[in-house]
Amino acid sequence: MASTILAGGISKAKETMSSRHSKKIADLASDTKDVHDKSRRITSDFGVKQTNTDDWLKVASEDKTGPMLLEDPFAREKIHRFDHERIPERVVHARGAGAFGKFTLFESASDVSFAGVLTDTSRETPVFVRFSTVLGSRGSADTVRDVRGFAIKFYTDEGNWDIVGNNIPVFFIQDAMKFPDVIHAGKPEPHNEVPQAQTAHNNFWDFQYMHPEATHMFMWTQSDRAIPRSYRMMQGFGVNTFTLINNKGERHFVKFIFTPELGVHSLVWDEALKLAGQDPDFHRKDLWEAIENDGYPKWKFGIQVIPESKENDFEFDILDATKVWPEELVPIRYIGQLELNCNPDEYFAQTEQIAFCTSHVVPGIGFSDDPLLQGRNFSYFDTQLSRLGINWQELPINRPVCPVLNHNRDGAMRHTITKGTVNYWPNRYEAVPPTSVKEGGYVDYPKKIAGFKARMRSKKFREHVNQAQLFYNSLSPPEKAHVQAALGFELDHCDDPVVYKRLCDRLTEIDLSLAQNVAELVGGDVPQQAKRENHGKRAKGLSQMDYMPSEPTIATRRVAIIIADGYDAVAYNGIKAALSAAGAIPFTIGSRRNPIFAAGESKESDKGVTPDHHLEGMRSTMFDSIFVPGGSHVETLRKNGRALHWVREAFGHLKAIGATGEAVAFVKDACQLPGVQFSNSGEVVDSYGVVTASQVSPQSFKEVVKMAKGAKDFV
Ligand code: HDE
Repeated sequence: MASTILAGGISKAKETMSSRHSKKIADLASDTKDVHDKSRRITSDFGVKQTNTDDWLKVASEDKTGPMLLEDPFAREKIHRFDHERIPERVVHARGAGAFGKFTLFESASDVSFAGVLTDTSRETPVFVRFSTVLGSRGSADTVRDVRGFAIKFYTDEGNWDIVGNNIPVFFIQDAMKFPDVIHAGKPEPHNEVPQAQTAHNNFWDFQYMHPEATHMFMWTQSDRAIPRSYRMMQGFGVNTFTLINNKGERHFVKFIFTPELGVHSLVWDEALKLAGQDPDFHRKDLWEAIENDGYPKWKFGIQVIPESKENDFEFDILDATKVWPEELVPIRYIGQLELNCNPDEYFAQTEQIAFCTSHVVPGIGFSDDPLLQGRNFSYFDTQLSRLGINWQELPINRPVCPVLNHNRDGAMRHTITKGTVNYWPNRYEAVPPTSVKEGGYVDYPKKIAGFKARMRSKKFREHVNQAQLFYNSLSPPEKAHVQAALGFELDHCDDPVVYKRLCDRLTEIDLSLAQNVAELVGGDVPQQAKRENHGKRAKGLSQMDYMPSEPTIATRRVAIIIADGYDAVAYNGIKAALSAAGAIPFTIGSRRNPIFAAGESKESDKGVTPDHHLEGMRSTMFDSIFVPGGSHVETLRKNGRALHWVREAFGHLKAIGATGEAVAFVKDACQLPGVQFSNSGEVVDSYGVVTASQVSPQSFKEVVKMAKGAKDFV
C-alpha cells in the first residue's frame, strides 16, 4: 500500500530522528522529550504531577456547578501558556517548511578558501534547511506564485554558517534601503489587507514599473520558477556576492548555487491555483512524505568564483544582486552535495524558531560590498530580536555544535550559566581571551577603501534590461508562453489602467511581441515599436530545461491508480509493481475507501483492495500521473462525473496518463480527443502523453512508466 503522509508519520519520524547520526541531532537530544514515552506522566510547568487537567477547581457538588476558583494554579498556568503561544510571524517568508540533513564535499575548494566546510572532504556537516514563500502569512497556501526561500544553516565545526537564499538567482532591488518598499508593495494592500500571498494587484505592479531595477526579477517571477512542483525540485541561490579567502590571503568573489538531483520542475498555473485551495500544504507535505519514504532530496552544491583582480572585467557590476553571472563567463564548479534526510520533531521549536542571519559566516568566507548584502547583514539579527528575543542564539535549533563562550551576558530568557568572577576583556585572569588566527580565529580581510560619502550607486548599477532580455531569450517556447500567460493573469487583476498600461509599455524594452500579446490580453495600448531592440543573446542555465536529469526519472512521483468494483487485477497489480520498482509512489484511488473488489472477486469470499483514498477525497492535481486499468469497472467510472473529471483534468494539466483494456476508450472519451487514433490491436500507443494498451502485457507497464518519465510535466 502506498505510504501516505499520515500513515505512521509520528512514529517513523521519531525513529528516523534518533537513529540517524548527526552532531546536531545528538546535540538536540538533551532538550527533546517524547510524549509517546509510556512512563511519562503529565506535570505542571513547575514539575508537580497533576491528577486532572480538564476541570478548573470550583465550588461544586453532584447537584450544582458553582463558581470557579482563581486559586487553581494548574488551570491558570494552562490558560496563561495558551494565551502566549504565538510569537510574531516572520515579516517576510512567514510560511515555510524545513528538514535536517547533511552537507558533504566531493572536491576541496582549498585553492580559493580555507573554510573547513569547503575544504575537508571527509566531513559531514549537519544542516537544517527551511524553504518558504515570501509574501503570504503563516497560514497561507504553498503553491502561490512567489519567490521561494531556500535558507540553509550549516552547523560547522567552526561555528554556524547561514546561506539565506532563494530559488531565483536575482532580486528586485539593488540597495537594502529599498526592502521595506518592495515588501510593502507586494504584501496585502494597506487599506483592506487584500490580496493574501499574491502579487496580482495594483501596488505590486506599480512598484515594478517605478523601479526599472526590478525588471529582470519580475521576468523570473512570471516564469515557471515561481510555481515549483516541489521544494525538492527547485534550485537554490545565495543571490548576493560573498567572498572566499584562501591560505595565501587571496580573495575571490563567489556566488553559491544548489541544483536538485531530480531536475527543476514546476506546476502549471491552473494546477497551482487549484492546489492553493484543495491542498494548501502541498509543498510542506511533499517534503515530509519524500523524507519519510526515504526519497531523500539531494542538491549538487556549486560555486561561481571571480578572482579579485577581475572584479571590474564585466559589463555588469558583480556586486549588483539584480544580475546573474552567466555561466559562459563564470562557469559553475560543482564541489559538494546537500541531502535532506530527517524530518523535524516539532514544527514550532525547530522550523519556526530557526533563525538565519546572512552575517553568520565562518573563517575562510566573508562579505562583499554588495549593497543588498550589507543591509541584510543588519536586518536579520535585528528581526530575530523582535521574533525571539536577545538570547535567540541559545535556542536548541540555533545553537552551534562547537563551543560558545564569551563575555556577552544577561538579557531576557538567558539559559547559559557562566561561572567565574569576570565578564569583560581584558581581565586580570586572562579568562576567555580572543583566539589567534593560527588557532582558527576569524580573519577580517584587510581591504583598502577610499571614497566619498554619498547616497548613490555606481554607473554599472544603472543598466536594467540586458539580463531581462537574456533571461527571456533563453527560455524554451512553452516557458515563454507561460511568462506571457502569467503577465496576462497578474495584470488582469490590476484594475488601475495606469498600472497595467505602464507595465505593458515597460515590456517593450524586453521583447516587442511579448509586449504586444500581453497588452492585447490585459487592455493595454498595443505597442508598434520596441523601446529597445532585443539583443537576441541567450545564456545557458536560465531555462529549466537545462536541468533535466541525465536519466529521466519517475522517482518519488505520486501516481494515482483509479479503480472501482470489477477492475482488472492483473493490470492493477502489474502497474503498481512497475511503478514501485521505478521508485514512484503509487496510490490507489477507489470509488470508495472501503474494500474494492476485482473482476471475479466477491464481497463474501474475498478481502478486496482497500484504497488509500476515494475519488471525492482527492483531486488529480495532487498527483503527477494517473493510470486506469481495464475491467468492467469502467462502466461504473463512466457514470461517475468525478472519475471523468480526474482524467480530463489530468490531461488538461499535461500529465502522463496510462490505460489498458476497456479503460482505453474511457480515457479517450474523458479527454475528448476527437480524431486521435488509439490502438485496438494490442500494441502500445502514445498520443499527447496518453499511453494505452488494449491488452495487458509486461511491455504495456514498462511503456506507461517510460511515458510518465518522459511526459511534459516531468521534464
Ligand atoms: Fe530576506 N529577510 N531580506 N532576502 N530572507 C528575512 O529575516 C531582508 C533578501 C530570505 O527561512 C527576514 O528571519 C532584507 C534576499 C529568506 O527563516 C528579514 C533584504 C534574499 C528568508 C529579511 C532581504 C532573501 C528571509 C524576515 C534586502 C535571497 C527566510 C525573517 C536587503 C537571497 C529565512 C527573518 C527563514 C527572511 C530581510 C532580501 C532571502 C526581515 C532587509 C535578496 C530565505 O530579516
